[in-house]
Amino acid sequence: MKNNQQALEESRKYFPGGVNSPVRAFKAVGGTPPFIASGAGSKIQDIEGTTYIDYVGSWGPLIFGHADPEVLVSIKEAAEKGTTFGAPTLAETELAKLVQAAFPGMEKMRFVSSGTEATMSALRLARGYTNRSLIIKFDGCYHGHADFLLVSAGSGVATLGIPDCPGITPQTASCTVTIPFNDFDALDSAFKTHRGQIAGVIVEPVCGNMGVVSPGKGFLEKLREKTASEGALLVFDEVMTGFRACFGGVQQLMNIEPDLTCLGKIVGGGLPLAVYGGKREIMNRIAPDGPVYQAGTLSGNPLAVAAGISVLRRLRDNSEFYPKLLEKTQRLSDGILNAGLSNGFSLTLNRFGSMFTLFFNNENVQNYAQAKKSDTVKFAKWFRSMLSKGIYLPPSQFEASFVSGVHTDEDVSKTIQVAAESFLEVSK
Ligand code: HOZ
Repeated sequence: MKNNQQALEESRKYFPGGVNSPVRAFKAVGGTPPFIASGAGSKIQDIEGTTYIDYVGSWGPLIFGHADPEVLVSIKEAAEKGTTFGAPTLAETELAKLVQAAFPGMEKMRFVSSGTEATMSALRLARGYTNRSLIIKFDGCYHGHADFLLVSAGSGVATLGIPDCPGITPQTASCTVTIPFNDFDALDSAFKTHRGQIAGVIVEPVCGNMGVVSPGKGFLEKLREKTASEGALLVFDEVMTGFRACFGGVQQLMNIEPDLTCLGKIVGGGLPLAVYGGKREIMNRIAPDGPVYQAGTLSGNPLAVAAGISVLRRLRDNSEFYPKLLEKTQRLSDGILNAGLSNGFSLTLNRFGSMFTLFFNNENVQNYAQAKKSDTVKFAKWFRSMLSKGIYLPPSQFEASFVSGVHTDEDVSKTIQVAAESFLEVSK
């Protein structure tokens, strides 16, 4: 039997950093990442037999926890009928109806396999529709790893402190205009400088990829008004926020309708599925109805569609689900915050629905520059202490923790208690 360290040494021979997505390597926090053997409900178990309460939830999709029995049945039933056809199925339309019930602005949509594909395709469409080249994105927002979106990006790019990613040509990078989140003046001035050239503005309406950061009062309204008046499209990346606070997204809670929306994670029930969509007139420009090309062999994969239907149906039909989830998230995150404050730490807690980030920073965190002032060394020490006591958090200051419907009151109490012990340990 291998232990985690031996597993990492072997996997390093095959994968850069021993992993298949950079943040998994624990570079920013140190230590050896546990190799996961199995998960059930709110817990995961590594190959050494250690059990953790999991607040990563595969980076967001697992709102009903690991190996959810209903998802498993749906996947099995679908798999028995065939795992992929590369042809239309009735189930795709069923999932589309559920997505549209939650996001009515997605009058037409296209399923893809990852959030990266969704944002990349939505922005190609924005360019094709407006016949303009430039995209505005916000510092610290992360919209997947398409070349033109890896500029001033959050998530793993922020975690690893990579300022400019080699391999992205200057011409490509110059098609992206980056400005600080929550900065009204920077938005005005970007539109002024590039008048008539901005195809679209992409934004995580509540950011998750610099840690959780909410829009200031009026900021999303300003984005809506400015894009409309300048003939640019507004694209909401709700890959993280979709279905995390309600059966819908930030757009529903704040009553702002973007032109295009990107979803991923929960919408595929833990399998690889994402979607972009929006106004009919715009989506009609996608091939084969229009000339903007986008395709995928595994798009609308029957297993992922089945898992998505299983999850979205339950989220739609259980009116008690979100109030309970949000109350639990508040209890947990407030408990962790208070444990830290009472041990003398400078902390700021940002929360949206069932996502939260505890910044080791006593400033109000409203943008990436403020998020970056966090004490990442202390965060890493606290993270390692939590892990050693059985609490699995995202291994980065610039990510969100996710609470699921299956985290128990006992999980919450234990996590708060362990958080207090870990703060004490770090403060020594
Ligand atoms: N995009 C995910 C949430 N920030 C992180 C997943 C990953 O990079 O592996």
